[in-house]
Amino acid sequence: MKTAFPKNFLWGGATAANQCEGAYNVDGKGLSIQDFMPDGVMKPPGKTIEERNLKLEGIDYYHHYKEDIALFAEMGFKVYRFSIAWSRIFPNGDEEKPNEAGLKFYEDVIDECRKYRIEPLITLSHYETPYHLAKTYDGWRSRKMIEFYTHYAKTVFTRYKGKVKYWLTFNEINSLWHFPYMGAGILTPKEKLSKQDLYQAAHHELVASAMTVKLAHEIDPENMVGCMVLGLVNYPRTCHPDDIIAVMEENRKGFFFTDIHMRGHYPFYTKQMFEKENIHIQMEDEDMEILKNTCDFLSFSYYMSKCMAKDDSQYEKGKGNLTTGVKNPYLKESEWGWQIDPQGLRYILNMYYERYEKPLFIVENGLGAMDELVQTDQGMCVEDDYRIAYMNDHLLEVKKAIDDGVDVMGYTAWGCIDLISASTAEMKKRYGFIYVDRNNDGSGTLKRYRKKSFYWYKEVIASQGLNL
Ligand code: BGP
Repeated sequence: MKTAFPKNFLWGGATAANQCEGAYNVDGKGLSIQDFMPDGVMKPPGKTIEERNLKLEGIDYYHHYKEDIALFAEMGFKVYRFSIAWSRIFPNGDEEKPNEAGLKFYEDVIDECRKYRIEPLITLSHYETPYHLAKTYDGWRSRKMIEFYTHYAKTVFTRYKGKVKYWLTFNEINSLWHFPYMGAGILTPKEKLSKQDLYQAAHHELVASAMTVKLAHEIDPENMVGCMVLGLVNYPRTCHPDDIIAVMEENRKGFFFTDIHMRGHYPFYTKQMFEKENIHIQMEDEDMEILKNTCDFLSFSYYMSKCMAKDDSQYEKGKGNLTTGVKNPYLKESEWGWQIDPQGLRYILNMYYERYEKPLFIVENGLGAMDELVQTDQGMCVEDDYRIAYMNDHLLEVKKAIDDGVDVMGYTAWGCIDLISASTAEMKKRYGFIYVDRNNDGSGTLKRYRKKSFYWYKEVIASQGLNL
């Protein structure tokens, strides 16, 4: 018999400041590295702000947030994940005093959520390092970043105390391996960065994250802080033991972050790896103690799975937003080549839970597609049955994982309102339940329209998943 999702399951959606807010230079906001990335996160930032950077205006959420949150409430959201643009609070990143207008803006957003009993889930850093910190300190290569980041975290924890309970420290922290400028605000060209540099930057982020967990608990014991990783399922391309070992090694690149976040110490396999690669991380005496402040929950994004093979030259490569692997012949893919694998979601939920036995939160999942707004009997609408099918299949697997015994806190659909794509910086790759009239060339009225999936998701939430 079909059973419902748990009563306290947090249904909702997710956005990131740099992909929707716009108003990049309004009310004292400083510049962030995103303001220099007109081509998306796959390309390193340029030196000037370019007008064709769609993110500078986004979907103008900065001025539409009330209307947008009202639409989220209409769908029945219990939680709304968004990020704070660090450079709205500290325009340069290294100031002592925060920018009141920035603090006020997010306070208004939080109050608006609370008006509808929507729990805010806030990402402190979603690929939005203040540009000044990237330029002056080369981002997280510098230990100084720990001080700036924790000062920022303390400022917002104190200001929003009692109003916000759920926090995430770094979006997809494991993306640092692939795009150091985006993940860690490092402006040194990737070719010039060594593994040593990357592990050092990762160490700084991990220490900052653990200090943030401690601060959050000290400021308000009700606070719950999660880490956030790009959740990737790696299958062996064949049953050849070499391919199994390739999976083991690839998995460890991701586990490195979750192990430290959730277990509070460097995992055993780093010792041998550091020796082999001649990596010597500079640490302060207290770092090991600080890392013991483990996260309250683990959150992750999930879009696709991939295959690993020791000799991958003989197979076709898949495309990914942050990583690429070998194509899985059993799976279909999105228009952007992301391989769709709902069962992988059940698998990864079980995998993380088996490893850490701490609550899990799926904070991103969804289908990027080219939607078309058409006239229907009910007015202008997008008939996005493909998105409904994608999410329906994934949510069914979430339910199976819950039935397996996994503790899943909630699910926030990525880009619950159309926004600028991170990887392509385009508007045409849409994820939303809500269509925004904005086009790749920057034209459009910015008017919002409910898609077919809007009504579907509303029903999913109302029925606690019984209609899936
Ligand atoms: C994740 C990012 C998001 C989001 C999503 C979809 O990696 O955390 O910011 O954009 O991917 O990616 P894209 O927008 O490139 O389709």
